[in-house]
Amino acid sequence: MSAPVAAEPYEFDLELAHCALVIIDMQRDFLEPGGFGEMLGNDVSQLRRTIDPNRALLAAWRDAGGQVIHTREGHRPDLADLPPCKKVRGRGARTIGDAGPMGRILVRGEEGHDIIRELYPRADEPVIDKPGKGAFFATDLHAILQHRGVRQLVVTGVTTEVCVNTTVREANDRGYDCLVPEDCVGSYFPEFQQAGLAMIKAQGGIFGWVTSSREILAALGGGAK
Ligand code: C5J
Repeated sequence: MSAPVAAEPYEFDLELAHCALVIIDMQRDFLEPGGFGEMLGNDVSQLRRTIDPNRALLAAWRDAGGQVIHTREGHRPDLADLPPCKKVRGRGARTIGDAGPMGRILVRGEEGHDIIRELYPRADEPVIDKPGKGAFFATDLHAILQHRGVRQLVVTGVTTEVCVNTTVREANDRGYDCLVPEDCVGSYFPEFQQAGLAMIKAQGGIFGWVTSSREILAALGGGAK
């Protein structure tokens, strides 16, 4: 059974039984003051405003019995899965794998790589460790979704124009319908937030739909199944 969600460019028919909430990279190093993101000079408040809406959506989604998947961007401690170009890109004094404010930067198992406490995964919620920007590249996400009968994704997290957009595009090419609540995704750059969302819903929804968490909560409250 589907429940209508008011969205752009047009209504999204949410089928909860075939939809997964995919929360992208809500990691300490991107969101917390003192982390890698802030060390690079970014304004983390632009991302932190997504925490409360994500928390409310996650709680309602769990209560409704919906499937939840979390992702983390990061690399093996031996950096064998880190492309050399990603290591040197930006010409930073400290880059991926180096010592950062919360352990080695974007390395699995380090404090900064972990998901923020407010959105911490439950034991029954898969966590996808991804070496790239997209959540489908070099991961088992597609297989997990297929085994679970998922056809739709609600995609939230950070950052809107990088890992969220890349994942929505990858998902679109694999046949998933993606719905993105704008208050649950964030960018360090307000202009990229706007552009990232505009690109998803342009041309009749070329990559997917854009809505707000309020509209999804209303559909869940109305008994979406
Ligand atoms: C994500 C990034 N998660 N911006 N990473 O978007 O490098």
